[in-house]
Amino acid sequence: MKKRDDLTKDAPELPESGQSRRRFMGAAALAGVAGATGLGAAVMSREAFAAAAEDARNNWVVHPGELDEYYGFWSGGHSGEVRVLGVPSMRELMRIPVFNVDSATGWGITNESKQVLGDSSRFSNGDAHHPHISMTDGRYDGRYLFINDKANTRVARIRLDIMKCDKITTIPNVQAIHGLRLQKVPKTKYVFCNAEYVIPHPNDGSDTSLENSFTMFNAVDAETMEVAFQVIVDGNLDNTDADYTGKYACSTCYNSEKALDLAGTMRNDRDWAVVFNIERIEQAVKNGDFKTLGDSKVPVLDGRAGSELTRYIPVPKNPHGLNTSPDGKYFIANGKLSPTCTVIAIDKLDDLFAGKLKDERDVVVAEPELGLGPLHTTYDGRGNAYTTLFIDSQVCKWNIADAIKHYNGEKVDYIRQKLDVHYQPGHNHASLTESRDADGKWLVVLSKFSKDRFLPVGPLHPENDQLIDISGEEMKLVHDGPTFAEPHDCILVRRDQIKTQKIYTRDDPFFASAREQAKKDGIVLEADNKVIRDGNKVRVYMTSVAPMYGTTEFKVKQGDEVTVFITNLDTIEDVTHGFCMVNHGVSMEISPQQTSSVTFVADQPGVHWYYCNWFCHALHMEMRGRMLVEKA
Ligand code: CUK
Ligand code: CUA
Ligand code: CA
Repeated sequence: MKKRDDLTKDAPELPESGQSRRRFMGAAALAGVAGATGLGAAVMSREAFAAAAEDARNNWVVHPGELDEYYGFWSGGHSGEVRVLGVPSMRELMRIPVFNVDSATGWGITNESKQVLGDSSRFSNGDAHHPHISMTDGRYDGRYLFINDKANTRVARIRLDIMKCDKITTIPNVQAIHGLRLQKVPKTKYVFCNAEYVIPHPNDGSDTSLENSFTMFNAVDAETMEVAFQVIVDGNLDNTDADYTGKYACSTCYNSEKALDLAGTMRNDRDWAVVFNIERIEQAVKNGDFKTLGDSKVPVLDGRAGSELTRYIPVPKNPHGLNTSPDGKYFIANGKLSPTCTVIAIDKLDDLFAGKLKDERDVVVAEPELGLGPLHTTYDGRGNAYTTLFIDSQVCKWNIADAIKHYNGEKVDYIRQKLDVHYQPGHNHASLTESRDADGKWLVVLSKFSKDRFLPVGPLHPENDQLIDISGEEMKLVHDGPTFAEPHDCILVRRDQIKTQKIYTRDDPFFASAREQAKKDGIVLEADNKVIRDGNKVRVYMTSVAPMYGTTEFKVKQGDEVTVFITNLDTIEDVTHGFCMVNHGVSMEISPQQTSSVTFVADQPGVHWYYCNWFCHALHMEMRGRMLVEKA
């Protein structure tokens, strides 16, 4: 945090342009106070000036009532959710349940969420790593956020206008979706995602040997969320990224050895960065040049060694992160077991695929040595890269152009700074770094261990997401942010790039099926409070206006399958109601103008209270009703 030696600097630093004018005024005022007290003027004013300078640098402070400049979307790791933070304050704004069950919103409980979860609603766990925002022409367009689930091999899409998940797709024929990035140009047509583990095909127990095992690179159509194609690869796949021409995607492979044991995965000095030629893959799909596997109809193409669809670039060693520079020039693979990063020139890939290069390594233009355990790299848009060093517990800032010069034999130092972080960083992410707009203001480093940085909370520790100011020459650590299991990655987007709705529109597709059912039942959701019986299925339609449900009592028979539809007629921003049926495992959110529904079996005779569990009104406690269940 604040370094003591900053306070001993002779002259105060003036705030840079763009920093808060008010903070600068604060600095001047502070200096004035020091002078007025007349206490040891020279020393005091120097200290006061230094403190003021420190204060001026604290442009990460967001005061009460002020808003952040960036949205940050954090993966929730094995909590299975996505979190929304304000940056630079690092205040948590919202949680978006995705692969988990959430009792506040009813995710995994309501019919609307179960419909999104589909068959996978039988799982209540997930392992989300890589949140990425849809793009148009290489810029965040704020429409969707996509995220992987390694635990149950899924990809989810979140609508950013309402910040709810609206589609989840289970990827067939593979296990464990890990690396995920989006096509940037001309727009996000595909969500590229890597399946990590090799499995036999068919995987029906008839053959568990490695000979018939492989894994695949997958592309999901961003609009339909159907799998567009799968490409069989050699080895395995870890992380991925796409370029700024729309032609290429590139993935790391740490297990070129195809080993089952740990020692085996480290046998080769180089594994691969695998480049996928998207144009050729699309053409092959068009030509019908594919097969299918099992019951799935997804086109499966063979991209193993010798294929025209892929190229395998040898890179050291068990590489992990793969990051495209925002100028569109380079894929950078992070060496993990090698102290190096490998810089691949994207403009040489056409020649590589055309067979004009002697060696795959001819596309490598630099391989800077950075420190121990490089995992991920991010960019400031000014030609510098920032690489996390897991083993060294540092972030290394280095200059790409100078690294290339050094690779060509010039005597230049490409390392700009190494900054200690706390501790063992995985991903790092600079503001807008995955887009053409990379602005080099903030860097978030997601440290895996927090050790002594926070009050102890038992054997399980929070992680530590650290905020670093990278707007100047020097990186400055400004904030420690404890987070719960386990944000692998995050993405920072300018606040004007996200447009949210304040209340729902009545025709929102999120509850289209409730509208359809109401129509079939002759119900006007916005007006009616009625109970419809359909055999042993009972549909209870009710409205809500703070602090009242439209129905405060309804009768069903023991064993009935009851569906409660609630339409919140409130139109005032922030007046969300809830519905909780006591002792029935039923709980949900109904935000202004939203319709939510939940289905349960009324298996216990007697009186059962339901109540509003979102504080909505002074008489919120009084917002309640009774379900009367007649004994069968
Ligand atoms: S991975 Cu976790 S630190 Cu899943 Cu992107 Cu690298
Ligand atoms: Cu409605 Cu509380
Ligand atoms: Ca390896």
